[in-house]
This record gives sequence, C-alpha cells and structure tokens, in this order.
Amino acid sequence: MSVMDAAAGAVRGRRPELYARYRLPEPVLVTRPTMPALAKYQEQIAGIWERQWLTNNGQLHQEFEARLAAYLEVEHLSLFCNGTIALLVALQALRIHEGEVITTPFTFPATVHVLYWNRIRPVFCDIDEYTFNLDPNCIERLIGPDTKAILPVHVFGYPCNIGAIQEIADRHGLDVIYDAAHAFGVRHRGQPLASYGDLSVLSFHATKLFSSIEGGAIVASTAAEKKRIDFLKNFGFADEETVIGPGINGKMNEFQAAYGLLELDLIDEEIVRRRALVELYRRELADVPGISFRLDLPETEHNYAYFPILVDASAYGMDRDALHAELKQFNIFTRKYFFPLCSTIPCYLSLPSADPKHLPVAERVSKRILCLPIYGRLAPETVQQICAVIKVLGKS
Ligand code: T4K
Repeated sequence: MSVMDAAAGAVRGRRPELYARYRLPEPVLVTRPTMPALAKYQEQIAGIWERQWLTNNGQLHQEFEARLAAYLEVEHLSLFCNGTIALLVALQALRIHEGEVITTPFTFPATVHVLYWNRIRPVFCDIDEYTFNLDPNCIERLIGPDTKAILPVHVFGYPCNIGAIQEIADRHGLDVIYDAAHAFGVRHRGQPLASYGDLSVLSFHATKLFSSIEGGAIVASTAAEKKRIDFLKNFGFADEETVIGPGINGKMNEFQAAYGLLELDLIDEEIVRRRALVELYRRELADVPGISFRLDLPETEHNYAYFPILVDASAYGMDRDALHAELKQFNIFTRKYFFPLCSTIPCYLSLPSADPKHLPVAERVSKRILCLPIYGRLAPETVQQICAVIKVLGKS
C-alpha cells in the first residue's frame, strides 16, 4: 500500500470523528465577489432609467473609464464587456491575425482560445518554478519565422519577468501582450504592472479581485492605439458612416460600469483584508510538511487575489487531487487553478509544443497546485479552520 493510500484510508476510518470536530458549518467557496451595498447600486440604476441610456459609451461608462485609468495610474484604458473579448481585440489591434504566438499552458483556457479564434497557432512555452509564469530561458528557442508576438500571463497576479521578456521581444521584433487578468492594482518596479508590454489586458469578472460583474479592459501605450481599440470594440465604427476594420461588439454596458464604479470605492479595503488573510495562511501553514506557497516577490506590491499552495504528496501524505476531494467533505471548496494545462485541451494536443516533455515544470506545477479560499469577507477564524483541516489531513 502506498503512503497516499494509507493516509486516505486512515482519514476514511476516522471520518465521523474528524467531521464532527473540523467540518465547517457552511460551504466555503474558493472566492466570493466583493459586492457594493444594494441601495447604492439601486441608486445608480435609477439614474440609468432616468437617462434611458443603457450602453454604447454612456455617462457611467465614461466616468468609470476615467476613474479606473486614474486609479490604475495608466493613461490609455479602454473598457470591455469581458476580458476574453478584450484579449481577442488586443490581437486584432496589433494586427496579429496569422502565424504563431508564444504563450503559457498554465493559464485559464481564454488566453489560448483567443489565439485560436484569431487563427493564430499557439506555441506553448514552459514556466518558471517559482512565479508559475513564462520562463524567459525557454522562450527564445521557440521563436521561428512565423512568430509574431509573446502572450505571457501574470498568473495569480505574480509579475512575469518583464525585463527579460521585453529584451527577447525587442531583439526579435515581437509584440508583447500581457494577459493581466489577475493583476488588477499590482505594482512592480515602481510602475503599475498593467503598464508593461505593448498592451495589457485586465478582467473584471465576478470571481476577480475587482469586478464589474463581467468586464475587462485593455491598457494601451498611446492615444492612437486606444482610439483604434475603441473603434474595434464598436464594430470598427470611427463615425456613423466609416468602418475602419473588422470590429466586434466588445462594449461594456451602463449596468456593468455602475457596478464597477461602486467597486472602486471598495478595492483598497479588499486588498488590505486579503493581504491579512494571506499572511494568516502563511503563518498557519508554514510548518506543514509537503505544503508550500510563495512569499511576496521583490519590488512588487501584490494584490493578494489568489492563495495557491503546492502539495508534495510524498511529504504531505496525500496528493493534490486527494486533498481537493477530502476538503470538499469538510465543506471547503478549493480549485485546481490551473489544471488541466491548456496544452492538453484536445484542440491543442497535436501541436508539437504541447508535448509534455517540453513542459516539465508546467506539468509538475499543474498536478500539485491548489487555490485555497480567499476573499475579503472570509473570516480569519475560517482561514484558521481551513488550515486546521489541512494539518489534520496531512498528519493522518
Ligand atoms: N485570462 C485569465 C488568466 C483568466 O483567468 C481569465 C478568467 C480570463 C483571461 C478571461 O477573463 P473573462 O473573460 O472571464 O473576463 C472563473 C472565471 O469565470 C474566469 O473569469 C476566471 N478567469 C477564472 C480563473 O475563474 P470558473 O470556471 O472557475 O468560475 P466558477 O463559476 O466556477 O466560479 C468560481 C467560484 O467563484 C465559485 O466556486 C463560486 C464563486 N462565484 C462565482 C460567480 C460567477 C461566486 O461566488 N459568485 C459568482 O457570481 O472561472
């Protein structure tokens, strides 16, 4: 019998006793949205009713775009209906609609699907063991005559090695589009993380640190780029009679903008709360054999959007999948972000770069990673209870 089987058996045998002592009374989900007061949202909606202006660059859209750009300290920001359409348009904005783009397999499928939808071949590159982001040492050998751009992801809001990536891109004349879906408000080397690269794309989905229900944005480097992006997200219309290119409908509506505006008032407090919870998790789990996590990175102001741990089965006594399943029995709903790797999705499986032998770090990380519950309203006592369960399962 393996160590894992023995541990699982021991837990099963002692379940009633363990449940009675450790099971959480209510389900705890991996995240919950930070929601503004309903009365405030109703007030905003009343204004929408009065104006009878529901979408297409309405008053709240304009106000949200300006306030968000100021909050993020970026000059040129375009709002979108969601992060996926924003990524799709970012590629179109840079006229990348053929060839290959180098990206990470360790991400949400949206990152790779937007390449497919633009008829671009994804080229998967392995990741760095510590940050879980594209490993710059692996990028260069993947560059070929068809390579057009690099699409890295600041996964969990951890900054990519932006210096090395930009240096490679400059040397080969490639564009860099950052998928900054997790990186709202992160600062790195004295600058907003979203200001690096040719374009950066944010997501404001309900599960994100900062939300507009659904939503997203592209941060551009120049006013001209923003203008082109604004045309492209509105079917390509430059004015009533001029269509500059094959645009799409990527517009954010007034209800999303209203919600986003109210969230802006809550975001600083949300980050402070999450930071305290991350610090608590780190203290509680510091000495659990086989459980590891990342500390703050140098020159970075983090947003504490996620709390991923890595499970080393031989040291912990149970593998990631078993822990994920066991935690459910205790009413704790963690998520395997990001498993399976995008390179294993059937439509990408036959790509030469999808071969697992080229992606050893990503393979290892995706089999060990587990995101624990984190959101501002999560009580510190609940974090302590979650950690107590993780500790007791490990000891079993
Ligand atoms: N790039 C990256 C790197 C991304 O991670 C994402 C999205 C994108 C691009 C695309 O951006 P968007 O087009 O979405 O703007 C969720 C989100 O749907 C997705 O936005 C996000 N990444 C991904 C990491 O997480 P699921 O399939 O895990 O969501 P779901 O419905 O299982 O929700 C997770 C938990 O959140 C639930 O257990 C409960 C809680 N929840 C969820 C919703 C929707 C709530 O409490 N309330 C809610 O309204 O993908």
